[in-house]
Amino acid sequence: MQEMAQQIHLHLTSRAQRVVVVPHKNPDGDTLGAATAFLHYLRGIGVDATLWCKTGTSSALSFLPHADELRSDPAIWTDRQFDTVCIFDSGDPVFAGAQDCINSLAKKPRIINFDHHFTNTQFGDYNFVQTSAASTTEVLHNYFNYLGLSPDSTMATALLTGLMTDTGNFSNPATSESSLRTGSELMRAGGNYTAILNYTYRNKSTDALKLWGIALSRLIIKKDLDLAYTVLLRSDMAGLKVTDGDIEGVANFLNSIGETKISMVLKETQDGMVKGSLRTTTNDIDVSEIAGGFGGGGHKKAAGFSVRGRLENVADEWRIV
Ligand SMILES: [Mn+2]
Repeated sequence: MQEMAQQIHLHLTSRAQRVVVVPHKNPDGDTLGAATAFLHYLRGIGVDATLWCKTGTSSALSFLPHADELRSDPAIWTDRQFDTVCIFDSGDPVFAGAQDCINSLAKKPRIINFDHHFTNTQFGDYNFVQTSAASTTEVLHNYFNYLGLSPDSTMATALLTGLMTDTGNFSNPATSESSLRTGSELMRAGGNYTAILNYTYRNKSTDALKLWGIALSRLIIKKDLDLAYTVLLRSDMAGLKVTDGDIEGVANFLNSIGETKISMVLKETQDGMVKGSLRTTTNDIDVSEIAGGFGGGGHKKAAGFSVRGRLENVADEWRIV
């Protein structure tokens, strides 16, 4: 990978004129942490770079460096005619939300792909993909290491953010000897662990916790499936100011149940769908396979799907009808 790192660095320093840095749509801490750290690096080496995402980001991540520069207008692609597109934490450009914009460019750009998903399609002209890494920011940390670059405290905080959010603050099975070592190196470089924890984790609203309360009160254990699940109805959300991130929070929290290996939250959405969020902490279960059975996908430990329908309580058990 050292050679790939050098090729990417060479392309950026000698050939790239206008670079766009793309976190995937509905960015999480990992994709936005990676993208903002990379933007910081590009600015440092004097490269003209723009931060673009198909959607906005949650206010919980607005502390990340350069997050205020995030643009969502697709017209910027035709205006600026980027020659290099850097995509972070996305298995393919469609997931990133960038495919249409790439197609809108007059000249085919060079694509740089940084990721840690095992489903990555190696879609880039340069692919820096390490599926053993806990986060894309860990991948990026390795990239900088290969180049002999040490992150400053701004970059270290951005990189540490992705590592902490993708490992559940170093608690889920993605946590490894190498992710802890990377975390330690990033803290030594000035990464602000406490600030990240305050912004991304100790940030629950009263309404979010009320919603958790509803979800927890409906928990059902299915011993035969090794599954704990719960449901959230559209009516539960009425009068509560909650985000999709708050729901993901419930799914992650259910992962701490000791009685079962798989947890699931089923949530009715405003547009008549039921969204499922699946989690496991065990290595021998792949929840992306279960999600795939419903037309969804994701990671081995965290996956999701959407099906049309609504939730109904049938004989003390919630089903999708
Ligand atoms: Mn990630």
